[in-house]
This record gives sequence, C-alpha cells and structure tokens, in this order.
Amino acid sequence: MGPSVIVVLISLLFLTDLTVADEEPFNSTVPEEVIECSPSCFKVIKPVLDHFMQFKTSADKSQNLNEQLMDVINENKIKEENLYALIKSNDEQKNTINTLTKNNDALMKAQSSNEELIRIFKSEISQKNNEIENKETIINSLKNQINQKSEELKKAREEKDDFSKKLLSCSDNIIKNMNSLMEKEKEIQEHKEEIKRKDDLLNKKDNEILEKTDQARSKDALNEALTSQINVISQNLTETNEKFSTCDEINSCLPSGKGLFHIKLPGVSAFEAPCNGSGWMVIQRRMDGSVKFDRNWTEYRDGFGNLTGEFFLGLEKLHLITQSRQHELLIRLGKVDGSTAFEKYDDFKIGSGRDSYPLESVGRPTGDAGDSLNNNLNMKFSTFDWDNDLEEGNCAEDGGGWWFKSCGTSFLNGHFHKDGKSENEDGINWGSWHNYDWSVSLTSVEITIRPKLF
Ligand SMILES: *[C@@H]1O[C@H](CO)[C@@H](O)[C@H](O)[C@H]1NC(C)=O
Ligand SMILES: *[C@@H]1O[C@H](CO)[C@@H](O)[C@H](O)[C@H]1NC(C)=O
Ligand SMILES: *[C@@H]1O[C@H](CO)[C@@H](O)[C@H](O)[C@H]1NC(C)=O
Ligand SMILES: *[C@@H]1O[C@H](CO)[C@@H](O)[C@H](O)[C@H]1NC(C)=O
Ligand SMILES: *[C@H]1O[C@H](CO)[C@@H](O)[C@H](O)[C@H]1NC(C)=O
Repeated sequence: MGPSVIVVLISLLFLTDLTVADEEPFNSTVPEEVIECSPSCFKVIKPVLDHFMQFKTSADKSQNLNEQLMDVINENKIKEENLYALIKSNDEQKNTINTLTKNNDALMKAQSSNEELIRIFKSEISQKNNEIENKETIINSLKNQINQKSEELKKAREEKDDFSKKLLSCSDNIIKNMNSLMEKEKEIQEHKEEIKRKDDLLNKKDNEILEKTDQARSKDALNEALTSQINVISQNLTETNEKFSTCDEINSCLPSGKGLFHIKLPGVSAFEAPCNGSGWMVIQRRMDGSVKFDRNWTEYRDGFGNLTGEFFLGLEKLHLITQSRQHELLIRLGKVDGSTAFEKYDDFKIGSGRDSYPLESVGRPTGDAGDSLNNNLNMKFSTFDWDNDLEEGNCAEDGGGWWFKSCGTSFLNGHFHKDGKSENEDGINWGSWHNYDWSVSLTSVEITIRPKLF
C-alpha cells in the first residue's frame, strides 16, 4: 500500500469520522510526538503505522517471516476489503455530503430569504414599535384619564360619604318624623273615636229631638184644641157677660170679671161702671190730672170723666147702689214718692138726692191710711154752687165737691198736683195718712165699693 492511499484515507477521515472508528482493528503503542493528529485521524492512522513498525521488526528478525508475511498479507487483504468497503461507504458518504451540500445551498437560499423576512420583520417590528409608542402615548393619556377618573372617583366617594352621612341623618329624621307621625295618627284615631262617640251622642240627641218634636207636635195639637176650646169659652163668657150686663138683676160687679159693665138698678136706666176683676166697682179714680174735678152740682149728681181714666161715677148712682144692700168701701191712696196705703169701711151708704146725698154711713174702719172719713159722717154733699157744709164760707169754693163738715179731714176730689204739693191747701188729701199736713197733695186715688157678702 502507498502513502497516497494513506493521504486519501486521512483526508477522508478529516472530512468525516464515520464507520471506521467503530471497528478499531488496530491497537498501537505509537509515541505521542509521532502522532500529531486529531483523535479521529489518530484512530485511522495509528494502526497503519503500528503495522509498518511490526513489519520492519519481522523482516529484521527473518524468522517466520514468510508466514508472518503471509498472515500480514491475508490480514492486509482483509484490511483491503475492509478498506474497499470503507471507500464504498465513503462514496455513499460523499453522496450524502453532496446532498447535504445541496441542502446547505437550499438552506443558504432559505437564509437569504430569512434575512429578507427578518428585514420585513424588523420593519414590522419598528412599525409595531411605533404602534407600541402610539399605544404607550395612548396608554399614558389613558393613565392620565384614569388618574383624573380616580380623583373624580375619590371626590365622588367623598361626596358619597357625605351623602351617606346626610342620608343617615335624614333617615334619623325620617324615623323621628315617622314616630311623630305615628303619634299624630294615634291622636287622630283618638279624635276620630271621640268624634264617633259625639256622633253617637248626637244621633241619640237627634232621636230625642225627633221624639220631643213629635211630643211638641202632639202638644201643639193639644194646644190648638185647647185654644179653640178657650175661644169657645171666652165667646161663651162674652155672651154671658152681655147677658149679665143686659140682665135686670145685675146690680154690682159680683161675680163678674174686669172691665166696663152695664149696671141695672131699679128706678134708673142702666149705666156703665168699671169692675176691677175682684168684684169691686170703681166709683172714683185720680191718676194723672187729665180730668178736672171743679164741677157743679149737676155734674156731681150725674157723674163725669173717663171711666177708663179719671172720673166720678155720680151721687145718684151711689145712692141707688148703696140703698139696695150693704156695701163695703175700700179707698186706696198713693203719694208722689210711690208709697201707698188703704183704708176700708164695712158699711158705706149714701142718702137721697132730696137730702143732698148725705154720707149716711161708713162703718168700721180698717187699714193703714187711718180713718179720715168718720169725721164727715152725716154731712151733705157740697159743691161750689151748692153749699151744705158747717163752715161759714164754702169749703167747695175753690174746687171739687165733697161731704164737707167744717171742711173736715179728707178731700179726695181736690185739685190734682203732679208734684204732690199744694201751697193753697186745695189738693187731694187724707189727713190721717200725712199727719194733716194740708200742703201734701196725693197723686193717686181709687174709691171702690162691693156688696158685703157676710
Ligand atoms: C157654651 O155655652 C153653651 C150654652 O150657652 C153651652 O151649651 C156650652 O157647653 C158652652 N161651652 C163651653 C165650652 O163651656
Ligand atoms: C180690686 O179692688 C180691690 C179694692 O180696691 C183690690 O183689693 C183688688 O186688688 C183689686 N183687684 C184688681 C184685680 O185690681
Ligand atoms: C153745670 O156745668 C155744665 C157743664 O159746664 C153746664 O152745662 C151746666 O149748665 C151747669 N149747670 C148749672 C146748673 O150751672
Ligand atoms: C180715658 O183715659 C184713658 C187712660 O188715661 C185714656 O187712655 C183714654 O184716652 C181716655 N179716653 C178719653 C175719651 O178721654
Ligand atoms: C492495545 O494496547 C494497549 C497497551 O499496549 C492495551 O492496554 C490494550 O488493551 C490493547 N488493545 C487491544 C484491543 O488489544
């Protein structure tokens, strides 16, 4: 075998260390300074060198040289075969390398296209970077906005807290108000109940009123019936009175009522006289000075004045009335100060006109005015134009008529003085009641008579 083959081998081994290494047919003890090779080279070359060394040693020794040579040749042949196989496989390796080289070219191409891609990527990346920058600025602005929002949120939270506090106090107030409202409702309920009670009471009262109204209606009906009855009765009474007054037998106020009545007495035509409602007939009245009592004899005989006001009934009538039966006399007196007194006699009688109507009898006096008439007993009646008194002059000279004696202690037909005083001593007087003070003049007189019943 020549050195060229070894060189080829070595170069092959340098290009690639493939199956050769697996066989390791040689082991050698070559010094290290001779073998300056890479481990793969060393593996291939070292056994060859070792064989060269062994071959030289055998030749020198020349013992069993041929045999050894033959062995070596055989061995060499085997080696050669191995080598061929190796070369064959090396060819295959070459092909593989070519393929690999082709692949490498493709790879190179791919790399260039990769570079292109990388450029594109780079530009894309720079674009992306730009975009990222943009995004970052957007993010920054968003962050700012977020900051703002968080501040606003913070404010809002604070406001919310405030509001919550207010809400709490509000709800407190609401609860308070609710409580007071409930109290008010309770009060209202109580009031309503009271109103209901009042209503019930009112209804009761209404019913009572209705009942009372019914009662009043029936009372009214009763009243009407009674009124119509009363009307009938008063009609009957009026008729009866008329009958009485026109009846010949009626000669006094007994038992009739109040007002003017026709009195019929024997020997004289019927005349009117006032009855005071208690069976008493009024025969003389002084009350206001509206009628003058300075009258002549004829007038005193026949009577004068206003039967419902001031008047004198007349001596002839008095004679006729008192002659028929026994009469009581009751004289009621009044002063200007309003004080009153009376004096009553139980047997009053007047004589005839032929005797000048003397005061025949007065009877027993009773009363608080005192007796001022018995002094005049049996005296004839005197007027200014018919003097029958015991006085030298005429007691009736200055005024009305009376049963004068030496004038006497009473004079009820005197001048009327509204002020109750008479300077000329010509007033109306009843000496026993005012201490015979003739300056006193009475302001009211009523002389009444009544038949004595027992
Ligand atoms: C009225 O008088 C008549 C007779 O004059 C008598 O029949 C009648 O009952 C009287 N009426 C009354 C209500 O007194
Ligand atoms: C009627 O007169 C008498 C006597 O003067 C008197 O007592 C009586 O009260 C009088 N009656 C009336 C209703 O005036
Ligand atoms: C009495 O007085 C009246 C009225 O004044 C008079 O008419 C009459 O003539 C008088 N009588 C005498 C007798 O004087
Ligand atoms: C009678 O006297 C009454 C009471 O003083 C008076 O009302 C009436 O008018 C008098 N009548 C006459 C006719 O003078
Ligand atoms: C190669 O020789 C070395 C040292 O001389 C020895 O240690 C080794 O076992 C041998 N290798 C073989 C495969 O004979």
